[in-house]
Amino acid sequence: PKTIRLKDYREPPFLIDQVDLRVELFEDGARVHSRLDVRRNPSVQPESELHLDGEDLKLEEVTLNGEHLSASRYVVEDSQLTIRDMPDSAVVGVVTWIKPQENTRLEGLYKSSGMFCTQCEAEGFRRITYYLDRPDVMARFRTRIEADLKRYPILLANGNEVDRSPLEEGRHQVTWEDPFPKPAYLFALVGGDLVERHDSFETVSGRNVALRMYVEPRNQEKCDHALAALKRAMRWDEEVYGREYDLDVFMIVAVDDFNMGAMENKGLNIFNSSCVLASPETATDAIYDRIESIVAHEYFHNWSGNRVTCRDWFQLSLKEGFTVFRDSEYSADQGSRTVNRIDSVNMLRTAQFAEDSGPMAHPIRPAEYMEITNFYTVTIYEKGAEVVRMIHSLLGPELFRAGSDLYFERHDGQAVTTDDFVRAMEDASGRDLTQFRRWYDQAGTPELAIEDSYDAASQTYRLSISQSCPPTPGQPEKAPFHLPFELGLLGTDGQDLELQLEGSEPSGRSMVLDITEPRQEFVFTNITARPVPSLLRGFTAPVRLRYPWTRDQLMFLISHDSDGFNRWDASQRLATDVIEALAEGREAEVDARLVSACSALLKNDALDPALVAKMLSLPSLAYLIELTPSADVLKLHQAREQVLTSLARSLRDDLHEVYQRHPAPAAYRYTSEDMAARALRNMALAWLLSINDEQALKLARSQYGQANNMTDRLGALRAVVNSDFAEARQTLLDDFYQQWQADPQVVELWFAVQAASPQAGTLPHIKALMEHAAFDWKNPNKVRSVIGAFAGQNLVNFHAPDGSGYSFLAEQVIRLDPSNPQIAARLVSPLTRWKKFKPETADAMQRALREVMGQPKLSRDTYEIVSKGLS
Ligand code: BAL
Ligand code: ZN
Repeated sequence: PKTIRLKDYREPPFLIDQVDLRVELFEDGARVHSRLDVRRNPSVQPESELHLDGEDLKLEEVTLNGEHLSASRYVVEDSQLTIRDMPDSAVVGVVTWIKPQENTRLEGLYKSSGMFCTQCEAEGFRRITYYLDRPDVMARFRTRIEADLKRYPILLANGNEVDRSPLEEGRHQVTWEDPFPKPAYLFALVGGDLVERHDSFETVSGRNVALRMYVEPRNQEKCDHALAALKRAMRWDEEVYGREYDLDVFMIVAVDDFNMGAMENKGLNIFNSSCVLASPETATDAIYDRIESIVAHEYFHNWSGNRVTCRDWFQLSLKEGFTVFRDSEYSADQGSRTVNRIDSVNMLRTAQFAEDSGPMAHPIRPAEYMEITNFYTVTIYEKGAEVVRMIHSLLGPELFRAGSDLYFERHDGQAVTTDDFVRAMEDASGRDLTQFRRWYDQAGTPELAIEDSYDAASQTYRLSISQSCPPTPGQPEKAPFHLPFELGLLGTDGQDLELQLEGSEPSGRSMVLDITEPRQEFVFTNITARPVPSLLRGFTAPVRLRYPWTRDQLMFLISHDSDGFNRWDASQRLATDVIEALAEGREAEVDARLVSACSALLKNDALDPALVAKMLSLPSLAYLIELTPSADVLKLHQAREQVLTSLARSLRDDLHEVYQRHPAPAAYRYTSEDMAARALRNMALAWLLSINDEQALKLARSQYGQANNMTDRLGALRAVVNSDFAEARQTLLDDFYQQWQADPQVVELWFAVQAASPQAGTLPHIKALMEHAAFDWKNPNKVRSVIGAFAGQNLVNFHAPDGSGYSFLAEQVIRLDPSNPQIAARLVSPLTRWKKFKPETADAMQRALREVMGQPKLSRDTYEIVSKGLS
C-alpha cells in the first residue's frame, strides 16, 4: 500500500459547486445518478484530466453537459474514473450501480437491520459514486431518494426537506437540500421503516428547530435521554461558544451495525445504537454518561467540523481534538468537574500514553498514513483535546473564547488547518504560540522530572523542572515543549501556602507556570517549613510526572490537597507504589498505610462520594502495565489481587456499612448524587465478593433481583461473575440472558461481562460465546463485546503464558479482515504493544503478528497496523 504524506498536499485541480444526487434504493442494489457542477480551480496550475475517486462501483453511464461520453474520453480503473480533455467547467453526470446489501465493510451505503444507511467519513462517499472525495472540495448537495413506500417510509438526507411525492409501483421519493457547502464525508442518507420521536428547540435568536430522532419501533422508549442531552448541548454551545444551530431540523438516527460511535453528518447525525439509546432498565450510568458526551460531541461538530472543516485528513485533530475538548467541558459542566477530569485523564494515561510509546505513535497532526481510518485514534482525539485544553489554560477563558470566535468568523465555510486554528488563538490573544506548535508535530509523551530543596535559613523552596521526550518512530530527537504547569504547596497544616516567586508579587495559593525550557528553576519565598508539593494540578499538560513523593507525603495529599484531581492522583500513586513493590518482590505484605487511607476514605462523609469511589478504585491492570518497562502481567495481576483482597478483608465491616449507607432509591435518577451512591455501593459489593463473602453474595443476589436500573443489576452480576461462586455465576448469567435476549444492547453487556472476567474469561469460554446464537460476526458491537473485551480488558487471560490468547486474536483478525478491515485493524492493535512486555511474552506476541502478516491479500487497514507493529 502507498504512503500518503502531508508534504505532498496540493490544492484540488477542480472544484465542485453543486451536487445533485438521485438515489434509487432496491432490494438487490441501488442506482446512484449524480450530476456534479465541476469547474477548474483558478488558483492552481490547470490539468486537463479530471480524476474522480471511486471504489467497488459498477459504472453505467458518464455524461458531460448532458452528452454521452465516448469511450475514448474516459478511463475506469480500480479506484478512479478519469475524464480526459476536461473543459474549464461542465456538468459531469455519472450513473453507478452499488450493492449496499453486500457491503460488510460498513463504509459508504449499506444495510443494517433492514434499513439503508451511510457512513462516509473518511472516504466512504467514493463507494457510493465517483467524486472528488477529499475534505477541501465543498459543495452544496441536493439529494432525491427513491424507494418502496411500505418498506422504507422514512427517507432522510442532509439539510431541509424540500419535496416529496408518490411514484409508480408503490414507490415514493423525498428530496432534501442542504444549503451549506460541505465535503462529501458529511453526506448522509437513511431509508427505513422507523418511528419518529419529535421535540423542538428555540435558539437564542428565537428560531424554532425541529428535533427528530428515528429508531426502530422496539427502541422508541429509549430516546428521552439523548433528546434531553441534545437540548442541553444546544443551549451550552450558545452560552459558552456563542454558536447557534443553523438548519430548521436536526435529526438523529440509531443504527445497530456501525463501525464507530457516531457520525456528525450535517443535520443528520447517525449513531451506533449503543451510543444513543438508553432506558434505566437497559443502560448503565456509564452508558448514560457516554451518550451525554457523544450526543454533545456530534452536535458540537456542526460548528467545529462542519461549518469549519478540515483541509485534508492530516488535520483530523483540528475538528476532533477541539470537539472532544468542547464535549468534555460540556460534561464537566453537567456533573462533577473533578470526576470528569479523572475519567478523561485515566483513559489518556492508560490508552493514549500506551499508543504514544508504541509503534503507532504519531503526532496529533500526523505526517503520513497508509489508511486514514487507522488514525481515528486516542492521540488524534484525546491528546488533541489536551492540546486545545493547554491553549485554554495558557490564554485563560476570555482570550480563548475570543480566539474561538475569531476562528469561526474567519473560517466559516472553509476547509482549514490546525495552524489556522492556532493562528486565530494567537491573533485574538496577542500570545506567541510558535513553540507551542511543536505539540502538533512531535509525537511521544514528554516526561517532567521534578527536583526540589528547602532552605530553612532563607525560607525558600526551590523547584526545578526538567523536560525530555523519548524517541518515537521517525523522531529520534525532540525539541522542548511549551506547557502550562499548575501547582500548589501544602504547609504542615495541610493548607495551601501563599505562593510568591522570588522577585515577583504574591500570586495566590495555586499558580500556573509556563514551562518552555529543557530545565527551569523556580524559587518560592517566605516558606516557613518544608512544604509538600501538589504538582500538575488538574493535569494541566499531557505528560508523565516524576517526583519522589514518599508514601507519607502521598497520604498527606490524599487527606488534604485542595485540588480534587491531585487527591485522586495521590491515591493512585500510593496504590501503584504498593502494587509494584509486591509484584517485584520488594515487599511481601500490603502496606498498612494504604489500608488506613482507604478506611479513612470509606468513612469520609465530607468528600464528594463520587470522588471517594474514584479514589478507592485501584489502578487498572492496563495502567500498571503501561507504567512498567518490561511488564510481567501475571505478577502485576497477582499483586493487584493481593491488594484488593487484603483491603477487602481488613475493611470488611466498613464495606458492609458503606453498602447499607447507600441504598437504592425507589426510582432511577440520572443525577451525580445517585450515580455516586451507585458507584460506591457496587464497588463495596465487588470488593466483598473478591473475598467470597457469603453475606455479600446474598446482597448481590437480592440487588440483582430487585434492581430498577441496569447499573445495579449489572454491578451485582459483574461482582458475582468475577467471584469464585461458580454456581451463582451461572444462575445469574442464565437468568440475565433469558430476561434480555431480545435487546441486542443488553446482550452486548452480557457478552462483555463474561469476556472481560478474569475468572470466567478463559479461552474456551470466549470461544463458546462466539458460538452463541446471539453472536454475529457482521455486527461490530458483538465483535467488540466479545473479542475486543477479551483482548482489551481481560488482560490476565489474553496474556496467558502459553500464548494462546495471542494466536486466538490473530485467528479472529484474519477471519474478520476480508469482511470488515476497519474493525480487524482496531482489534489487532493490542498485539502491537509487545515492546512493553518481558521477552518471552514479546516473542509470542510478535509470532501472532507475523501470522497475520503472512496472510495473502491483507487489507490496507490491517497491513498498516501489523507492519508498523512489527517494525
Ligand atoms: N467524525 C467521526 C465521529 C466523531 O468523531 O464524531
Ligand atoms: Zn468527532
